[in-house]
Amino acid sequence: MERTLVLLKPDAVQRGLVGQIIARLEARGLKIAAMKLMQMDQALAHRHYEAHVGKGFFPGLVGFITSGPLVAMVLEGKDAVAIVRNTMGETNAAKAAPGTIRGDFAIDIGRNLIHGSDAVDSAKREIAIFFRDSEILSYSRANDPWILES
Ligand code: IDP
Ligand code: MG
Repeated sequence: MERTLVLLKPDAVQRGLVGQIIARLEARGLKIAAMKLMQMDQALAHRHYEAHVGKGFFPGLVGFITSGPLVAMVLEGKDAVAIVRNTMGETNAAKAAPGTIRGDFAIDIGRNLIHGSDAVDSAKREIAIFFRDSEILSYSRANDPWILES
C-alpha cells in the first residue's frame, strides 16, 4: 500500500490544530503507520527541503520549520500521496479551496500548517529521513473493508 510523509508544521502545534488536522486525514480513510513529535534541526531541514535550497524563501522556511516541535507521520492508503495533497489544498493557503486543511485553517504561504510528499519517489526519500523501518507499522483495521473495496 502506498505511503506518504506528512508533517504537521510548528504553526499547527502552536495553534492547537494537530488533533483537528489528524482527524481529517483519519476520517478520509488514511491509516497512521508511524507518528512522533520532534523538532527539526538545520541539517534535517536542509535534507528534507533540499529541492528548495537557494530559493528566496528558503532561509525563512528553515527558520520556521526548525522554530518549534512538529508532528511527523507516515500515512498509508490507496493513492496516499495524492489523497493527502488534495486534502491539504494548495501550497499558497490564500488560494487553497475551502474544505481543504489549508483552505479552512490558513491564509499565508509561509504558515501553511502541513507538509505532504509530492510524489511516490519523494515520499520514499522523505520517510527515510524521519523514520527507521522498525518505526513504521503494518497492521489491519477492522473497518478496512469499509474504506477500500480491495
Ligand atoms: P508544498 O509544501 O505544497 O509541497 P513546496 O513548493 O514544496 O510546497 O514548498 C515547500 C514549503 O515552502 C511550502 O509548504 C511553504 O511552507 C514554503 N514556501 C514555498 N513557496 C514559498 C514562498 O513563495 N514564500 C514563502 N514560503 C514558501
Ligand atoms: Mg513540496
